[in-house]
Amino acid sequence: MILIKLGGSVITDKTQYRIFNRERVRRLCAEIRDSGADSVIVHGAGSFGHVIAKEYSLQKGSVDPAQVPAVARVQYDVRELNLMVIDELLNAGIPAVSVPPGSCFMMDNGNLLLDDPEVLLSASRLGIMPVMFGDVVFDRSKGFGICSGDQIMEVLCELYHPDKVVFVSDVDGLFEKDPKTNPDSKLLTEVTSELLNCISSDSSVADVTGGVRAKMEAMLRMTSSERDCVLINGSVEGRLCSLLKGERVISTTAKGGL
Ligand code: IP8
Repeated sequence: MILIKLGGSVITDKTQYRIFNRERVRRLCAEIRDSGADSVIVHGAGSFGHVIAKEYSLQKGSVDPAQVPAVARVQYDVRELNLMVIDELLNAGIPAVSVPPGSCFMMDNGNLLLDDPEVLLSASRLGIMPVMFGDVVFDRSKGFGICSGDQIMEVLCELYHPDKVVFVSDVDGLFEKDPKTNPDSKLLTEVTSELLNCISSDSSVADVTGGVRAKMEAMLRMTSSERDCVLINGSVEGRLCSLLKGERVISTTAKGGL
């Protein structure tokens, strides 16, 4: 089984509130179908989550009553995004259901608690893909917190023991420096925790869950001697399909744990 995260930067325009990239999601869903890979998808919140979450500092937990309507708005927006992704999966012939993280998870001080995996396992047993996403989730200590798609990926990794983990982004992989502002920056085909410590990680868009560095750290935690964790560019046509079929593509592979 392959666990795939469709990053918020690939399915939305992260610089503009609530802009869904339907054409790209449609193509990626078709690539997943055409690869024939048994997969489970998680997706990021993109501009449906990060813009308001940043404006109201939702990552701090409950610190101001003015955050309350923002919590409700973000939950609404990311559910709408999720239903649009599900719609494209269904159109591609992949039976998928929406599983909002708050329906299975609580958080405690920012840590995700999966008390009961029955919903997820029941769907998978029936051949139905449960699709979770970055969201605001209630937190026992902080009132609420940001549950990132990357945190969900780590929990699902423990649950499903996938053969491979794939993060689909809008860059070719991890670069020495941000390739959007440094076009000559070199792509790193392999990354270890030692290497990550030497890399700069500046990002200009609203992202309350840590950007590239947090993603690479999460990826490293998901690696094992049997499991690769790969970051690829989903804006290049055919790349995801090729990777899922086991072909070599331009990418960064995390290795060796954190
Ligand atoms: O896009 C963040 O999830 P991510 C969730 O996977 C919210 O980092 C609500 C900002």
